[in-house]
This record gives sequence, C-alpha cells and structure tokens, in this order.
Amino acid sequence: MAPVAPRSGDAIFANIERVNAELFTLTYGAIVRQLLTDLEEVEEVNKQLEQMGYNIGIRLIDEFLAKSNVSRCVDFRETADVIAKVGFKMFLGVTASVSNWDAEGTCCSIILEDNPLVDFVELPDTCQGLYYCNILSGVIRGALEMVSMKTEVTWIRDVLRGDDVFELQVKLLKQVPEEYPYKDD
Ligand code: MYR
Repeated sequence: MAPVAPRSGDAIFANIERVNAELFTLTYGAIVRQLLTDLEEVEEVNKQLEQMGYNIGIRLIDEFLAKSNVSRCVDFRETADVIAKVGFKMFLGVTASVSNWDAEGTCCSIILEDNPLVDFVELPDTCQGLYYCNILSGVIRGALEMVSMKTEVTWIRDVLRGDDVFELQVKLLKQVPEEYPYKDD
C-alpha cells in the first residue's frame, strides 16, 4: 500500500475553509428553496430574504466594527469603499468595486464579480423575478442603519438573470446625525 503523505496544517485549514464555504453556499440555497416552497410567490421570497438580511445586518455591524478597526467614515464615498473592500472580504471572502457615483455622492453601485452565494446555482424558469441574493441588500441596509444611514439597496444586474456581474445600487436616503449623549452646561 502506498504511504499516505502527511498534509501540512495550511493545507488542512484551506480544505476546512473550502468545505465551510460550500456548506454555507448550500445552506443558503436550502433556505431559498424552502422559502419558495413556503411562500410560493417570488416577490414574497424577495421581501423575506431582504428582511432576513436586514436582521443579520443590524447585528453584524458590531462584529464588523470590532474586527475591522475601521473608524468613522468621512463621507458616503468612503463608506461605500469600506463595504466593498472590507465588509465583503470579511463576510463573503471576496472584494467588490464601487462605481457609477451620482454628482451628489449619495448613490453608487457596488459591483461583485465573484459571489460565493451562487456557486452551484441555476434558476429554473419558474423563478424569474427572484433576487436570489437579496439577503445581501438587506445586510447592507441593516448594517448602515446602525451607523445612522438610511439607505435603499436595489439590484441592477444579476448574473443569475443573465448579466455579466452582480450590481447593487446603494442610495443614501437620509443621514441621521448621531446625538452626543452628554449636555454641555
Ligand atoms: C462608519 O462611518 O461608522 C463606518 C461605517 C462602515 C459601514 C460598514 C458596513 C459593513 C457592511 C458589511 C456588508 C457585508 C455584506 C456581505
């Protein structure tokens, strides 16, 4: 019998990471499939996924701020860059790019070329209209709300609908000034 070569720690961890990523992708797929069965209407599934993402986002921001050491952004442009370069890397393992800024600097697109959520996914014709990754728009909306930014997050392009990339439009609706907790006397 051929001797089994011991694998290095790095190779084992790389393998565990790959398996975790696959498990995550498959679990998300199972959730979407279950929602489609339970809710029947694709529009309802879109809403539910967004709401689930929002509920995750309002909690995930604490972990993000604690782990990333990111300090307050000077403007929305910086916030968008932080989401694309640091946030996506931390939680999805991929980086995104930011483009299509409007003149006011309050609306932009986050472009995602790699998206581990859609590995192994092909949508049947019955799912036309489904925003399969809608959880991501909810995560961004929820996380930003916790740092005083009301946003609207909308899918513009989606590879599962035949586009070349994923494009999320993030529009800043309102920036609520944070109140200083102490009064100056
Ligand atoms: C600040 O000005 O307070 C910093 C704001 C940083 C917001 C970053 C939000 C991270 C959202 C992560 C999204 C990950 C999607 C997979």
